Amino acid sequence: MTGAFARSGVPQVTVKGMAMHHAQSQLHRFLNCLGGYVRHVNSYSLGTSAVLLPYVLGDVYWLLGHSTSKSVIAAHAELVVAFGGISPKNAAVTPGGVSRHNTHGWISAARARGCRFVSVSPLRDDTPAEAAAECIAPRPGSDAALMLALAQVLDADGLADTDFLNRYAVGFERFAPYLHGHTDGVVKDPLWAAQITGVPAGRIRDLAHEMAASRTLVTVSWSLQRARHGEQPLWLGVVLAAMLGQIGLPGGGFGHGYGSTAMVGEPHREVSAPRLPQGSNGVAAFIPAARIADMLLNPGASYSYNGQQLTYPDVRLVYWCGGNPFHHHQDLARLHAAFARPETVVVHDPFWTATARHADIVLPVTMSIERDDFGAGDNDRMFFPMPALTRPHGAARDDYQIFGELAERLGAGKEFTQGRTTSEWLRHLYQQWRLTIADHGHTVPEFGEFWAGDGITLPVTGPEQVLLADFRADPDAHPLTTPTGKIEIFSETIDGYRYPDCPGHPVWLEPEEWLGAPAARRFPLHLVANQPRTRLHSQLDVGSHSQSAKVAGREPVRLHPEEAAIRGLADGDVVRIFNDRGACLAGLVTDDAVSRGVAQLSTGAWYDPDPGNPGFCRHGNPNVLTADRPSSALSQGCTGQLALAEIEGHRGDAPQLSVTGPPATA
Ligand SMILES: Nc1nc2c(c(=O)[nH]1)N[C@H]1C(S)=C(S)[C@@H](COP(=O)(O)OP(=O)(O)OC[C@H]3O[C@@H](n4cnc5c(=O)[nH]c(N)nc54)[C@H](O)[C@@H]3O)O[C@H]1N2
Ligand SMILES: Nc1nc2c(c(=O)[nH]1)N[C@H]1C(S)=C(S)[C@@H](COP(=O)(O)OP(=O)(O)OC[C@H]3O[C@@H](n4cnc5c(=O)[nH]c(N)nc54)[C@H](O)[C@@H]3O)O[C@H]1N2
Ligand SMILES: [Mo]
Repeated sequence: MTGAFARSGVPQVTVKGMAMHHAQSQLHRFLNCLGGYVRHVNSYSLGTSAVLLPYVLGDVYWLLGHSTSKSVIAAHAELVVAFGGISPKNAAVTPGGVSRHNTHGWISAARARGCRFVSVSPLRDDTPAEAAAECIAPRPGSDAALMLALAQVLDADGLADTDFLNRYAVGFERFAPYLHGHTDGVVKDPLWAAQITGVPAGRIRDLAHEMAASRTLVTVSWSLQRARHGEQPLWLGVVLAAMLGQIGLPGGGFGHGYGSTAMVGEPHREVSAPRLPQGSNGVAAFIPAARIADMLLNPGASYSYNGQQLTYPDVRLVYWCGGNPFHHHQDLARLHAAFARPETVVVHDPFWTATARHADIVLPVTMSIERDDFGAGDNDRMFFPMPALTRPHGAARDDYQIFGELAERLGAGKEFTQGRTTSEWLRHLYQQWRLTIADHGHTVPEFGEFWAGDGITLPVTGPEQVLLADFRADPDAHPLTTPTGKIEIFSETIDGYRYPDCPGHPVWLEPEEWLGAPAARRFPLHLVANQPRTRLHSQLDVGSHSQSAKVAGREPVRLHPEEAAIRGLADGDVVRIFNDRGACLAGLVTDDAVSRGVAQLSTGAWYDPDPGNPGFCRHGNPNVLTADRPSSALSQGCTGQLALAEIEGHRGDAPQLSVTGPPATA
């Protein structure tokens, strides 16, 4: 099949946020008016969760939107065990914006009441200081082994809530024999897990007992599923919470991403904010988001996804609007080869990103401060006008204007614009929404008054939200949306797919790259490529805030002081980080908040390849090092979070960057 492929997402969590100028919605609406396009499903953010959780607990976005409120955790939890931490830098962000920053507030309130925090992470500063968290640092990628040992202790020591498991879950009897070594001869006890994770066996045993003795929230960050076999720690988080029997109780149970974005733990809105309709897509073909390079390189090839056998379409034209794949995709040298295949690549961006530099046609677009819109963050209670603060720079135009004129030339202008200007759309969308919200019994001001004001507070269903409280109260009246209506510790459906990298119940599967793998002899550092502190992904990396964190003009890489010392490296050095896929330069920062054996290089430095070698980035984009390998055949999710690498001092003069200035024009 031939078609156009469209990708976008700012950021890729949901399509809410800005109502009118959301780039993804604009592009989809445009292509739908022309008959459709090969679309992507899921996201880099939550590609593994989105596929796994419907089998185990429910739809991921429903679960995030109905997570137990932070205020309820603050008031009731006695122990919070956070796999991947509760990162304050990430929780300051939500697609569409955050009106009230409350991460520090709920954590301080919980702590003041005596709640303990355990942060399971290779980085000590993944949890705010006021949590006074105990830090447990398993080898990256080994959390599933730690969680299995916690489960094994709960079961062996008679601490599992069997009444809860019988009433609300299925499949524990298929999982328990694996814990106790009856299926493979390996008992998943703390001694076993200690060898894999590096966490002392005694601490694992005691933690299991503490979890059973307390009102305990088990929360798993999104980062853990952005890795090879990322299904396993996520599924085990649900299994641990089920074994503790606290799902549906205030302050206990399961959470996913309390430190990943601000939306998690905010009460659910009764009515969502208005947004531009995208229309409907006449093309059925799709790919999981992170399979872009595979698709471009292997048209016609067959692959597995979520129980289906699919074929990659033959895409000749790529249209990118609101994303930067030469920042976000793994193995950028491979992506570089993949982008040579389509006949035409069109990119809209306000900046000369690496992606724009890979395009045949670049259309400069406005930024949100240059146009009128209204907005609301996901699950955020404020809905507010966003009048333009300044006029468009140079020849930049709104995505809407560009698509409107292209649609006109392609004979679909009326369909795309419906004859409305931006301000007419804003008024129209608001007025329609005002009727919807009136149906729910709420009155909001007329458009004129709204536009002149500071925003309105949206009604929520219940501020003191407890995830799955109704299911707990009456599992027959409020079954889950899983195949059995219960929590699935063993999934018959997943088991039936016979995927070696995602069997019917959660297991420990060694990733190809981790500190216990043979490859670690050559590449003895586990690279953690997490989200950046000083920007959103790659956005505004040339701006002063992001630049203020650079070291010797490169992206900072953090390393434990002893790891630096054994390599003869010092703070401020330009270093070369490398593995078999590629290499990048970075500026060294030593910090004992980083575990031994770990190097942290956040995503988002604008990719600045050596002209002769796409696998060498002079600036510090970690995606020249990460593998373009899916989480599993089940979910085909992104695994960019983790990779093995080694670091050495850069010899000679550090090369000049070219990406910070505009390219030479033809
Ligand atoms: N190694 C590794 N890689 C990762 C991750 C990881 O953990 N590790 N995380 C992944 C995750 S979770 C995500 S969400 C992705 C993020 O990847 P992306 O979403 O691709 O990253 P952004 O830098 O936000 O790209 C947005 C682009 O849109 C442009 N833009 C801004 N406003 C507008 C507009 O109005 N119109 C148009 N047309 N363009 C606009 C910006 O200038 C920017 O270039 O990265 C993924 N990549
Ligand atoms: N400031 C800022 N905030 C953001 C973003 C941003 O770009 N900048 N992006 C937003 C987006 S789109 C998303 S999807 C979310 C992502 O939210 P997350 O995926 O939760 O964020 P990350 O920063 O990638 O990872 C969080 C932490 O997980 C830890 N971790 C990594 N691997 C392992 C492991 O194997 N085991 C354990 N126990 N811990 C591990 C790392 O130390 C890392 O700092 O963040 C959002 N928030
Ligand atoms: Mo994301």
